Amino acid sequence: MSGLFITLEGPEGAGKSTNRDYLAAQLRALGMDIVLTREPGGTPLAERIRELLLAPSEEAMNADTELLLVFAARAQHLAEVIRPALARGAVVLCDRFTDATYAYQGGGRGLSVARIATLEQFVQGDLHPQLTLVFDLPVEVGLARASARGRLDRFEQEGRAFFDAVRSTYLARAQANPARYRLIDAALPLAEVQRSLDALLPQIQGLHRG
Ligand code: Z5A
Repeated sequence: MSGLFITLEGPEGAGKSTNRDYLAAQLRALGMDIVLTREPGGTPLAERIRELLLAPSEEAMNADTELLLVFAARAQHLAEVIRPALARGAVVLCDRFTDATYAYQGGGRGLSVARIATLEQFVQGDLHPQLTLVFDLPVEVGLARASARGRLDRFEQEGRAFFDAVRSTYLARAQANPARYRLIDAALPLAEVQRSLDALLPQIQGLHRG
């Protein structure tokens, strides 16, 4: 595959969507073919699975059901959007991917890493992001940003221990593989966060040229 697969990760309210759009604009200005997408979702069917995952419901969702829905949506997204875009040489900027599964279903829900890795291999084969930007910030800052938006989704209704586990899983994964991850201080004012993204542009161009 000749394209470049970049993912943006981090806890609630970290600014992934805001900065994904900013990064896309900067890369387009450099003449790059950019595909902006998100998980769960990214295709009509996968967006319907997203609705199931995010909607608060009276019937508690079993953690394995949640895990399988996440990977079902991912299989559709890979087949319909990500693999074709990479095959034509585009840069895919994806708001969350499998690191979120390790963080939320692994860290947050306590599902085994081995089970997640099995599904990852089944659904993705050897396809992994080449670059992952982890937007890190204290849990309370992210939750305050998210709750300022109004009604909380099913994940945002979780307690403090869940979000602490999500954050520490992201940090541990970034620390274990510094070649792929870039940690970004998302608690800084937006202009400063975006300056740190500007500093990554030459590296992204280099990765895309291969
Ligand atoms: N999930 C999962 O469990 N397993 C998986 O495998 C996957 C996902 C893929 C939906 O994700 C849920 O799916 C997610 C995990 C689960 N859990 N939840 N909830 P999502 O990415 O759509 O949902 P989210 O994390 O809640 O996104 P978000 O809250 O929209 O956050 P964001 O995209 O990181 O932030 P934002 O929308 O760009 O910014 C939030 C607000 O903060 C907004 O008003 C901005 O203007 C403001 N902002 C942004 N940056 C700054 C700075 N630097 N300073 C001040 N204010 C800022």
